[in-house]
Amino acid sequence: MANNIVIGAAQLGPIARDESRASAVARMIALMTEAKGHGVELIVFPELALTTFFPRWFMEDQAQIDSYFETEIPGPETRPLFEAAIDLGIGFYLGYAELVEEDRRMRHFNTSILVDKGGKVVGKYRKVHLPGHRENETWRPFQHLEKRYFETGNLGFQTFNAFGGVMGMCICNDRRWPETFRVMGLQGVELVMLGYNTPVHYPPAPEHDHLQDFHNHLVMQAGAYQNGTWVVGVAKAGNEEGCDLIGGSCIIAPTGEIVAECKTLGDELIVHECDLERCREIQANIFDFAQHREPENYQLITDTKGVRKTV
Ligand code: CDV
Repeated sequence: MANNIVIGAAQLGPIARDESRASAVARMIALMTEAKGHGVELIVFPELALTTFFPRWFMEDQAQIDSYFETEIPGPETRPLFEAAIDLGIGFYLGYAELVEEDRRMRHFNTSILVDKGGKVVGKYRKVHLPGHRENETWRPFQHLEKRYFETGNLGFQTFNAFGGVMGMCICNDRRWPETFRVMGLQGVELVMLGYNTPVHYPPAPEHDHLQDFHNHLVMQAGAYQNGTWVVGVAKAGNEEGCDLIGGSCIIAPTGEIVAECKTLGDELIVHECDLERCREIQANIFDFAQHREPENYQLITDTKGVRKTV
């Protein structure tokens, strides 16, 4: 029996350094309103969707760094997004920088939340795989200081019963790691949502710049197929403060096929009606984990962080 949910992937074009959260939220509400016209029930926004991608700049002033973070969600500037979602009856995935007091200290995470149609936060994820570096590397045309500004997420890869299915989240660089999808796959995930900010230029290996779009789809399609799950990947795209970000936001079926894809590098909505029951095509067949996995042969995966040569 079908279990359909209409999903929207809401790509955002660049957000300028001096663009207000109110402006970013207004752009998201416009996409949400458009989505309502297509019967969308759940809309996915990018990573760090409320501000420009600030890790591209080296900053030492903690107050300046913290100005890119949210201390409450919803807060005064993000409440209109929640109100619009409630009015329209649409749930959403939102990426943002989270500043929270936890364990009696202030902690910084690259976070996403899943919000239901009633405006209630029903799931939270904190980015585990933080790319980039900690110090100012002046040889780079732009920095990627996620390791400086964020802590490694401490919530693991949980799944959430919501929207009539098993929902999972990750963020940007996480999509490149098969472990991300497999940990959620082992919880029977049916839909993985993720936002990303991916520069076209990768300073440590510029010879791969022409492969950025290919790698983006390669890893998400593999994650979908190898775990029999729908995947929705959503970019912040275009030329943001002189840095080109890839687009290619898409919705991927459990077979690994892309069923909808953005064609621009700006604010753009794509929609697909996803039947969560289609996960069974893969999960009960070629990747029936209970029948075919051989975990005793995978021990190295959790035993080591780096390569451990055996010969
Ligand atoms: N925001 C990201 O995590 N970006 C990385 C880049 C730096 C490689 C990504 O994996 O797309």
